[in-house]
Amino acid sequence: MTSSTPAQLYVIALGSNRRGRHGAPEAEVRAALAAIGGVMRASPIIATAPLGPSRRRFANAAALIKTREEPPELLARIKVIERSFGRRRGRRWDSRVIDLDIILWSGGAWSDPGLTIPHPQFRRRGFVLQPLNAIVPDWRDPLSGRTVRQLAAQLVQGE
Ligand code: A4P
Ligand code: MG
Repeated sequence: MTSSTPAQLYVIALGSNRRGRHGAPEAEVRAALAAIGGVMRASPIIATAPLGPSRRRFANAAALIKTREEPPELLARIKVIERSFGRRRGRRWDSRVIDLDIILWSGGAWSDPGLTIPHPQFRRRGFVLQPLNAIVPDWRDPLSGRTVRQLAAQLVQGE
């Protein structure tokens, strides 16, 4: 019974660098926030330079969401949302209408062949840490023991 499953908190990172049916990347991010639902806090949407081969700028944001879904259920649902937004399967790093990554979970760490939480790269990415810092600065990364605020400061200092 889902009613016996306790509420879980997740931090999701959103990124877009391609127009879709909702409009420009920023509009795609806003529409994705509405599609995910359960949003308790959302960061400002920021424009970021692309990491990797894509030349298009990204709109990035992060959201704190509350849901009864376990990690694999939430992952399956965000993949459905990505597909419904018209994200094309194909090359990794390709420009995309929407990319939704699970960064942190109130349950701590999760690892199975299709899902790793915390997201393995988030500590090195300003386009993830800056929005995270706006919504959950005191959340502690279960692996490094550092808070989001510390990780963000560390990245800016180039440590
Ligand atoms: N997967 C495993 N763990 C997770 C998790 N915590 N959250 C698996 C979400 N998915 C997770 O992801 C590939 C597979 O990873 C999923 O099927 C899932 O089973 P994907 O989203 O289908 O593929 P992808 O987006 O090409 O890979 P990934 O790793 O999400 O790409 P990146 O590394 O996130 O790079 N520059 C800027 N400025 N801003 C950006 O947002 N994004 C990327 C995408 C590159 N450069 C960017 C940005
Ligand atoms: Mg992704």
